[in-house]
Amino acid sequence: MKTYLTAAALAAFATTAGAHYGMIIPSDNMVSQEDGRSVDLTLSFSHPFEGLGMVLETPEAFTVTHEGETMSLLDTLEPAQVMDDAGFTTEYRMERPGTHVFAMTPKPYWEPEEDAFITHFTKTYVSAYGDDEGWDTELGLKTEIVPLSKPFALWSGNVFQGIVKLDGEAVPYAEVEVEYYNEDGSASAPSDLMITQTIKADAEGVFTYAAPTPGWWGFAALNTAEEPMQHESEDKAHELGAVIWVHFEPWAAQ
Ligand SMILES: [Cu+2]
Repeated sequence: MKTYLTAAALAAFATTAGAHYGMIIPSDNMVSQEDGRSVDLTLSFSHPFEGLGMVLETPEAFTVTHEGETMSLLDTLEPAQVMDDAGFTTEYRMERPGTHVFAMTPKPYWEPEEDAFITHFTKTYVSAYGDDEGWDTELGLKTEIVPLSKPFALWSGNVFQGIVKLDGEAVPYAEVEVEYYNEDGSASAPSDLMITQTIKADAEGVFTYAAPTPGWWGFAALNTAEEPMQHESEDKAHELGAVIWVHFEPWAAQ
């Protein structure tokens, strides 16, 4: 009996070994003429390494920003199953060259396991037609990772650097969780400690991470909101995540 309980407890724990991430994954993050003019985007709230879905309700906002102009794409979202749970997809036509920043503000998610609400301000950068203008765009979100490395056109093994901001100010020593999107499930971690890696920003709020393998990597800088939120008439902590999804390309040499 004891063995059974331990196994069950371990199984329950194993399902939450990784972190949850707001996710926006485009079908391509460097769109060329030959690729065609549109990109498919998949939105979810998931455990990307373990491939476990969570429910993403219709977000509060879903936008694209290009050359300083922000447009809502909320009406274009189609419900979809993502990692066996509720998410959304959409298709966006790239009319012009330059960097397009896609950003989602979800509704706060009540997470009983953490006794807290979670809101992940999530974004990803897509370059169109070989033009990287606008790659360092700051959207002015409540909390945001502003890229210091171009958030596309990276080789695997390159470092990615960003600055963590909350209310427009750099966050010294901000904690940043890093996780690989294990899309085909082929990656396995030798320890649960390696599903989500945790690093810290420096005194200026700048963090650095070198991706060991090509693919999508999620960076989530986590802070707690000053204002608590109410759950069943009780004050609960509200985790504010600044999430960015960055793709690393395989090194070209044979
Ligand atoms: Cu979760």
